[in-house]
Amino acid sequence: RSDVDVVVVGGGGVGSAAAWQLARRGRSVVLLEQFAAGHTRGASHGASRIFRLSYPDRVYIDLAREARELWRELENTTGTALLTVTGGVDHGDDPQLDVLAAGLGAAGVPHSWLTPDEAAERWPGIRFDTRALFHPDSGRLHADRSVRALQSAAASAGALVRHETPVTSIEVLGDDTVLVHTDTGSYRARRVVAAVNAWANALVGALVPLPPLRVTQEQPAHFRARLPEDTWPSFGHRVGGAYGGTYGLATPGEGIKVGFHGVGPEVDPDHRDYAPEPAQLAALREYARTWVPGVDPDTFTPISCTYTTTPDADFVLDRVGPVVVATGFSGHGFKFLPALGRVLADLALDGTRPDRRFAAHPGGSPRTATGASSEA
Ligand code: PYC
Repeated sequence: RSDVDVVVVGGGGVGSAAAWQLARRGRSVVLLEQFAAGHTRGASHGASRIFRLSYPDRVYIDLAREARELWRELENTTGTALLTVTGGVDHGDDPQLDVLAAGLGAAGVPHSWLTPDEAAERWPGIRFDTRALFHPDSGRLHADRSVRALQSAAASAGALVRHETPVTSIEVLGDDTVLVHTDTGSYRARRVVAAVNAWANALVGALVPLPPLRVTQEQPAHFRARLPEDTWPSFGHRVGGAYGGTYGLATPGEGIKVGFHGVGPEVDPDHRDYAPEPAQLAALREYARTWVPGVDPDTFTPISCTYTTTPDADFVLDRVGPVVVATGFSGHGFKFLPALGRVLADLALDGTRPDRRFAAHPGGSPRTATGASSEA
């Protein structure tokens, strides 16, 4: 049995960021990931994620700003390009866009409104039938590279990173003592950070009072671009109808990723088929045909990933005794990773709580839907 300060369970983006932030503060850290490096079974794989400060709410804007600083630091320390600023644009007939603009204005985040003609002239690959909200600081992160960079920075700071090491159980012995069991041995630690997203209920559901978590299999696709990939912004479109919000961004070398946000079927993360659901795929192609003239809607590669969604789309970042939990990223967590690592390190080391909204059960009662999903 080994003794360490902190065991981080889950080597996706969030756990890797937590391991980096803990190890750089001089703590002995082991990061345990159940699958092999570079696996595609969770929510951190692929080559692109949207980066944006564009949230209506100051808490998320500040977290994204902090993350941007830390992404740049990580790029410098690992010598890897991770964040590309492309600009971002939101459109659609939705009063929430005014709420978003007001939030950006209050936080001093650059943004401007464009008429449909101005937007179409600037981004001919997208069809606009409403005004559009432009936010120039948005862009994309390279997801696979980001996870590798976080793990490499964690290892350089002294963390032990172990793949293919599933955690079988967590045993709480006291406020400062926890045993983390694997098939090949156990760790005794002062804290465990369970950054296991879709597996949170299975691993720590009996130790932490989690809100309802919906694990869904999402199925965006890469469509062949008819316009150069480096001319595309990241975009969000409130289109209404059965599939609600859509998003898109270029994934260099792979095409333009287009997807519906958080409408996939519920799945068991250990028993997924990874196959696109035919009605949704047909709707996505129809969406691309109608709204994204800069792609070929008939030439595409489907993608499969999971969302783990809370009732209010706010994250769960909380601690009960020696158990810190991170889950419920609701399809919009990736951009924040290094800042989430900082929050989790604070929780683990001195119990500093992030904003109330991230409590597993704010006010002691289970979380219920509040409409905050417009932040996704
Ligand atoms: O956070 O912007 C985002 C996003 C778009 C699709 C999934 N997440």
